[in-house]
Amino acid sequence: MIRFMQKSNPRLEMNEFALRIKAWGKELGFQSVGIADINLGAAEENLLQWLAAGHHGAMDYMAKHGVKRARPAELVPGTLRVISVRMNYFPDSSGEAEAVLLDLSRAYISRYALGRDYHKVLRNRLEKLAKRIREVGECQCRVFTDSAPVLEVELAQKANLGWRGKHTLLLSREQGSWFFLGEIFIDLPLAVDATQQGHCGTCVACMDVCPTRAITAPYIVDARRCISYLTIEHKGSIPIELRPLIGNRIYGCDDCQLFCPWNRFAGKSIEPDFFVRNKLDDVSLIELFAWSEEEFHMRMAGSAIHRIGYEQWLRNIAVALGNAPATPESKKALSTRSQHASHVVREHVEWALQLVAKHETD
Ligand code: B12
Ligand code: SF4
Ligand code: SF4
Repeated sequence: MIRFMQKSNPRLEMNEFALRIKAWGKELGFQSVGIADINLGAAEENLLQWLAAGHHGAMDYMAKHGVKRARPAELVPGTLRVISVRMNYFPDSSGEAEAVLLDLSRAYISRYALGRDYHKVLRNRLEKLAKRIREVGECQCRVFTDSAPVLEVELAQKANLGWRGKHTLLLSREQGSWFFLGEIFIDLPLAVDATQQGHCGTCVACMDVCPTRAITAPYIVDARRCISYLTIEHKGSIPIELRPLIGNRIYGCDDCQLFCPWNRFAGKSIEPDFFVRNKLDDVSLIELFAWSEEEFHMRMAGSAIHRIGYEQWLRNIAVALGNAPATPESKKALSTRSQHASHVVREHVEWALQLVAKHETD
């Protein structure tokens, strides 16, 4: 077995090793693998501005690590390169997303959360790749996916996995944007990839379709307005003025990706872990609202949705039921929770019942 140790012809060895790593990554099910150096240039300043503007809302973890997020070698001393990978998640089996969004009696759940939690899937696969790398190269490496203070999109863009769209996510010409990102920090000077130019041009579709106008300028998302933040990250009461704009989105939001022209070419996922569970791509709000706490824990075990907890789950569905067409069934469903132990649930149910009553008299 060849061992890569930066010896006789370091540059050649690091080129060859980089190619090997990319081939292994593809064998392990990643659609792309790229390599970047750790100089994140203007990203640090942009991150600081974003934080200073308060766009992170209550996501304290975004501010906690300061500039470490933009300095990989401060997070893992000795890091010279970051290997970025992407894995498609849009389940091949899922139904029509747009049709669900238009039918307000049904629940819309982000395509990334229809199956099992991606963190484990990606981490396991990255660990396998890191193991192969360690077996062949004399090096230290550590894997991350959405789990540490890392500017993942910025690194992936540098590694030529795609470009950053105006919605701030990474997208590629061949695969669109329905993919997760993950990284391996490594202390070898592997050959790096060239950064890709953007292909958004004059398009602003993502900004125009965003229901809450959370993309306040190209490449800037004010998380406090983003439905993904409001339904997943935000605890407590959802600002009243934003509730009607949430529609039937009860966990995350995909609109800025659904209407991006490049997603016409998007790759679908063939990972069984990302296949739809519990009919979450085609289910009524009333059915989900009727789940008991035990049912929620049982059905959502292993899903990213489990992490928001039952209270937040009911809160989100109550908002969606308030936005749905008023029917005797929706009124009845909401009334079953009007005495719920959680004041957050009660408050959102009350708001929804007021809307139902208003629609009835209209
Ligand atoms: C915090 C976070 C969120 C927050 C904030 C989102 C955001 N845009 O910042 C919330 C909860 C809203 C969120 C939502 C979603 N997220 Co998220 N999120 C993250 C996380 C943990 C950090 C992102 C971050 O660093 N934000 C901080 C700001 C400063 O970064 P930024 O917006 O990217 O800003 C950069 C540029 O825009 C630029 N910039 C900033 N200001 C300016 C100004 C000018 C003039 C210019 C030119 C540039 C510029 O510089 C900044 C620094 O690089 C990453 C994982 C990770 N560790 O990176 C996942 C991640 C970005 N999320 C992801 C996903 C899938 C989503 C959702 C699609 C989930 C869903 N369906 O609901 C939505 C999409 C919403 C959206 N349009 O961004 C994926 C994206 C994969 C991809 N294809 O890119 C990631 C990478 C997780 C992963 N491992 O796969 N997310
Ligand atoms: S995820 Fe939804 S709310 Fe957030 S920026 Fe995209 S379209 Fe807007
Ligand atoms: S919708 Fe248009 S502007 Fe937004 S990311 Fe896609 S191509 Fe870029």
